[in-house]
Amino acid sequence: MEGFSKIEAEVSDDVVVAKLNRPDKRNALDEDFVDQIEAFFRSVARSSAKAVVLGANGKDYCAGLDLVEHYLEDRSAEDFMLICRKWHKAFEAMQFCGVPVVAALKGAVVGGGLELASAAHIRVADATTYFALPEGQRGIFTGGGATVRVAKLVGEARMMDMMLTGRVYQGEEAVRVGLCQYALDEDDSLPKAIEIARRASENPPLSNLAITSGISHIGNMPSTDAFFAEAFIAGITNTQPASRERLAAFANKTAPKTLAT
Ligand code: 1HE
Repeated sequence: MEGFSKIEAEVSDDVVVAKLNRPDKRNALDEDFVDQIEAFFRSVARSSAKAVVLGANGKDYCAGLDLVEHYLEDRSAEDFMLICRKWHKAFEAMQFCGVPVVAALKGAVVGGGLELASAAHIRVADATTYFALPEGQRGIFTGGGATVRVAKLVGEARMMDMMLTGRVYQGEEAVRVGLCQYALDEDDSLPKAIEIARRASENPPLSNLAITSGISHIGNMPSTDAFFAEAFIAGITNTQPASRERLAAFANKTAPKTLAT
């Protein structure tokens, strides 16, 4: 996991702990950063990693599109369409890298930063985290997949309100509307995100692949096709050797009581 100047990563017990690393610019995403995100998640997919935590250096998770680069480049419509397609490819590489990706959020998760976070499978916010889509105020539009991923998380009406008014969500309210699954009282989401990633990494890899990729793909299908795809994925996943061992442990009453709270 080396060779990425804008992503700092280390591997610990099969879990990759990575951090967005452009803190002086609030981790704003310029073209090169987006290229690095794609290359990084392609390298994750080729590795033996069982889960990824994606945190950030600095006080903010990600301030979205590099507005200064965008302004200075004075891009044509065609140029920016191609930029958006790069964002789509990078975030798809993340969403479908095959292992659980847990976002350890902090500070601003805004615009394209929320588009990035919404490609993770689990989002953990700390007490400093806030979510917003300031596109309307900047005179622009989302281009990194928010119309699909953020709309799925919070619903179209809430997304329109966020974009039209700049409304900010934080804490338990952010959990309630679906922007994140955890909102911590403390100022550091990284330890909890690592704990969650470790726990998920103990599942059989095939189950994690089915969960992190299967649900999203199936969600795009008409229900008749979705039911077939679900049966097909379950046919393979639920008969894997790793599930046999776990089912045997349950039947023999030797399995840990994982559902106990
Ligand atoms: C940036 C960016 C950026 C910071 N592009 N350089 N995103 C936004 O509308 C959010 C824009 N950023 C902000 O509103 C603020 O920077 C924050 C609230 C995130 C943080 O404020 P603060 O006071 O801590 O920092 P700062 O002084 O505003 O910024 C520090 C530096 O980061 C400064 O650079 P410097 O060289 O003057 O030190 C800023 O210019 C730089 N910086 N954010 C470029 N976004 C595919 S379409 C996606 C559409 C979108 O993402 S729209 C949302 C864009």
